[in-house]
Amino acid sequence: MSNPLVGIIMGSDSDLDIMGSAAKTLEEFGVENEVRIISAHRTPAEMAEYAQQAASRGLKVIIAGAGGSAHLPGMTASDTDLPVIAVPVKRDHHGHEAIYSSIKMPPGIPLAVMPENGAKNAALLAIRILALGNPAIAEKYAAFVEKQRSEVINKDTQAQADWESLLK
Ligand code: RP5
Repeated sequence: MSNPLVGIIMGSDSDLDIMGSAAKTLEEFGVENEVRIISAHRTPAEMAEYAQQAASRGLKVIIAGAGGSAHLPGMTASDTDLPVIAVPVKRDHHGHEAIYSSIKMPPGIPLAVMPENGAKNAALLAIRILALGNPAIAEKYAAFVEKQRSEVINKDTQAQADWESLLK
């Protein structure tokens, strides 16, 4: 996209199955984004360049996903003043090293950490941040919240009706 507001970066294309839902959620809200494969370990210079240039390129938020040692989110947060949201990528053969790595940032370098594989929530948090200065995005987010609320209320109404019919 030409004017991305959110940069989604990940350590490997093998993270795409998890991180793709961040892009999908942003698309649903019409938020322009870009997806890049950037590794803290395999392409450290590119990681630094991306983080250092992100704000001047017009990005407002960075979502960074990585598994294992997962240095990408924290190191990116160290090299930009933009809000950075970490998505710890968790596979069956992993322990919880990625989330522990992200939540142990030193004082002075803030990093928002999502649940393991929480790429959708990362996108929603990015949308909330953007909504602070963008009424159109705020309106879409409010509609999303209302739709989610109605769906739960409808399920509750249905569950009560089903339960009552079971008792008869
Ligand atoms: C991490 O190591 C990457 O983010 C990915 O989660 C994992 C494995 O990468 P590949 O070997 O599949 O490219 O740094």
